[in-house]
Amino acid sequence: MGGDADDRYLYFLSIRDREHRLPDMSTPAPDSTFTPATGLLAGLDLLQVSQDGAVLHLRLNRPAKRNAINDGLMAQLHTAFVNLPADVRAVVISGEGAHFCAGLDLSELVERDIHAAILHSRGWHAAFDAIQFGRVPVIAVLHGAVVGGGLEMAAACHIRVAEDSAYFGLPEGQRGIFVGGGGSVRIPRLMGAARMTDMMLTGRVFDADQGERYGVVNYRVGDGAGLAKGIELARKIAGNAPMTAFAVMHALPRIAEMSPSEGLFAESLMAASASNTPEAQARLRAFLEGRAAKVVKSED
Ligand code: 1HE
Repeated sequence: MGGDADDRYLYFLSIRDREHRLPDMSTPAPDSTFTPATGLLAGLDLLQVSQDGAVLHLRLNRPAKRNAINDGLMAQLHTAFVNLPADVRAVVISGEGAHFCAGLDLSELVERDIHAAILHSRGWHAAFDAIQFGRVPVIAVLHGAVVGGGLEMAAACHIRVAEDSAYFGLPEGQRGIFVGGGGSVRIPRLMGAARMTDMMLTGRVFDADQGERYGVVNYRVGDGAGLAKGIELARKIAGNAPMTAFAVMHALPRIAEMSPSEGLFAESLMAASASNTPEAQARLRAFLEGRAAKVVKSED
């Protein structure tokens, strides 16, 4: 080939390449109304952060390593969750590429002595506590591998949406290690200690339907539909009174661990605090005056 033939061949390749890579413009991306974050959050290179109104979208952005969590990504997650913009009322977290998260970056693990390993695990606890006990509810949108530390991160979120492709594993057993990102505390509370024991001892992997049956997954959607669902849920959540979000995130899990007597007492204090906010008063009045939505059956 030479001359014109070369040009035609290159032109054909460039068209084919462009067609291959162009997104389908007939259906806009679910986050097409989101704009990139500014300031501190914009500087986090292992996360893609964008915002639309009161909803922030954090996308894990290490696809070449299947979003494996190295020290840098862990630090950036922590930074993001303790620096949420004041107008954010719900966060959606998802993963770039074919998988949500491959867990701990194993290449960094081999270098640590015992003391460094304890501090490393405590660092994960601090970051995932910033998710679970932060200021706003967090929805995890799960696809592909949700394994090891990826499952630990998902368990720290408040709601989990899983696409068909999602699967859940704890390969720590096979790697000769143990969970260190809060998994032994949070995962049994979702699926039960017996199922987690099975996963860790035998390497058993659950698919998305099993994840739903076993209490890990709140919403099941088809491939590619997770982000839209997560954003839809986040918009609903963002419309709640902030004090309700606080009570659900901070009081509910603690009360669930208390003795019934202490729990009931704590509940009364939380209930009285929530109902005495101006926002609650306004919402109650709106219902009584026929201006608020009634309770209707969910479609999910
Ligand atoms: C990684 C990691 C990782 C991928 N650390 N580099 N987690 C695991 O034991 C899961 C290990 N990963 C896998 O089983 C697979 O990678 C996946 C099923 C997640 C994805 O498979 P696939 O075929 O799409 O990707 P891949 O070819 O295996 O990986 C692509 C690259 O990502 C490759 O690097 P490359 O330089 O050769 O291209 C992999 O080495 C790299 N990669 N996963 C480091 N995890 C606080 S305690 C928490 C304890 C845990 O999380 S233990 C569970 C660890």
